[in-house]
Amino acid sequence: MYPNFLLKQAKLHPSGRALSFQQKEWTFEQLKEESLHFARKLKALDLSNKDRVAILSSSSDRLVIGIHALWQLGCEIVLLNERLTAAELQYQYVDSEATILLTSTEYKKTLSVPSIYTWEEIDQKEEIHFTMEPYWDDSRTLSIMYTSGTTGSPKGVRQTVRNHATNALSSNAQLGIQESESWLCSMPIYHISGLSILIRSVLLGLEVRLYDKFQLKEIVGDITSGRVTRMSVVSTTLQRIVHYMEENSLVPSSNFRGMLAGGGPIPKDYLERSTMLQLPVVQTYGMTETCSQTATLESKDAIRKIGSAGKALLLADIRIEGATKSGEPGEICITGDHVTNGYIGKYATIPSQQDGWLHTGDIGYLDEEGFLYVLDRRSDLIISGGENIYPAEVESVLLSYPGILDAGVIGIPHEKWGEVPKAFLVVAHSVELNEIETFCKSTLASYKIPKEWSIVNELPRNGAGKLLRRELRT
Ligand code: S0N
Ligand code: AMP
Ligand code: MG
Ligand code: MG
Ligand code: MG
Repeated sequence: MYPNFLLKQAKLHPSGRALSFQQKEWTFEQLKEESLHFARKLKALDLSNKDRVAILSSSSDRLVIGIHALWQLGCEIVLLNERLTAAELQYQYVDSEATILLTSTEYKKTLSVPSIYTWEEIDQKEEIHFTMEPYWDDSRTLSIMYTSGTTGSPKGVRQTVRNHATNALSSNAQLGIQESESWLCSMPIYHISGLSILIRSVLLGLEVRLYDKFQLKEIVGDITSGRVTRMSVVSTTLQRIVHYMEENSLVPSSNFRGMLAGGGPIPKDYLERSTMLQLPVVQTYGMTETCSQTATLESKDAIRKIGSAGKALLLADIRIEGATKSGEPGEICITGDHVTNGYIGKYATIPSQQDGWLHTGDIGYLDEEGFLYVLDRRSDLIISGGENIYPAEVESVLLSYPGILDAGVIGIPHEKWGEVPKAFLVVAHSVELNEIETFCKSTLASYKIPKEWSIVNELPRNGAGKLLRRELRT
């Protein structure tokens, strides 16, 4: 068992700053009180322990309080990605078997799911008393996030109390976070990059300085004034910050302790430019299935081991499948109590680990000192501005379009997003590309829609008919 995260922190640091959003601030005591208040209103929906509640929301104080309220009620939250189309959201909502969907007025208009409520509608409910659980079971699922794999259809990943706690403690052991710190969160909370900041806050006592959008000027202001001490970034947002600081000859405050950069490879150029700016950046390798970080590079090794994602954290370990010596590449496998125990819905019976190890599908190697280098990503995964695109999913949508006989999708380098998808098509007759784009828009989130197209006579396939995407890259 673990102590109820929020209640514990409200006891440890009642007057410590827990959250700030726009002009408002909350201490841990206030966050606890507001969360309990909202939980009593949610109780009017007859929610019970272990009910799943889906949430589709941009980052706001309402969202943070809503999440804590649902955890106080014993519910499992299913976090939905705002960038998805109605069709993609519908799939995840149905697969998750959620009892209700909580959202904002704007989204309520566009979604047709049965039990959908806005934050404001919950505010109107009468409060119903409930008894708080002072302890949480280790294996209790707190959150569920969807991620895809080779199969193409998204899998709901369970993230338990133990997974989250282990990750936050491991992170702390490596980063040495102090309770007086403030972590800027402009990452979406529907990704583990964002949610893990809320978890670190209630476990380590630090403040979350929350943004609903990536507001470059304000964010850089927080870094240069010393208003925040930490921030999480993907390569696209790091690049925007570095560029802005260079253009305006800005330097970070000496209070600023570090950027946690992950979600995909970070170009060495950005790391070198950050060093020039005296902006401390630590690279990390993390994923939804591991509640964020598994390996992180310490600042002191940032230049010596440039390009590495660092060593496995205290409570985590990494091995390379099939490697007989250091430097040999193979599949990255992870063990530790931060690794998910499994999935929900359609994939509920598929094991997430083999003999205690998560097989990531990512390819990498460990050097002689145990530093991880990620060389290639699972299932030809394309990462655009920190959002994942599975080629198989885009290809299957393209193949359902009349006149497209074959389709192959790969990632191509892109200045703004790091990578964007490009499609190669074999067509029966001439097709209108803008009509294909319109067709894609109805089913695929806009970041998944190919940004370049090429009509070819045939696609490279092996004897068994498997598409050789790597050959499309040349
Ligand atoms: C990069 C972001 C901020 C861009 O969003 P921005 O600039 O606010 O755009 P919008 O105004 O919303 O939209 C404008 C147009 O741009 C398109 N668009 C938006 N984002 C993308 C994108 N990523 N790719 C391509 N196009 C994009 C919009 O569609 C719109 O165009 P139209 O009008 O045509 O529709 C934003 O994308 C962002 O926040 N990205 C980061 C997401 C993220 O958090 N990814 C990480 C996921 N991975 C993990 O969570 C695991 C790793 C991890 O835990 C971690 C990762 C990093 C750091 C730390 C950790 C950790 O371990 O703790
Ligand atoms: P997600 O599904 O959003 O959890 O994405 C996790 C995936 O992002 C990993 O399986 C990797 O393929 C990729 N990734 C995360 N961190 C890094 C990194 N430091 N370098 C390269 N790829 C990474
Ligand atoms: Mg994912
Ligand atoms: Mg504090
Ligand atoms: Mg935005």
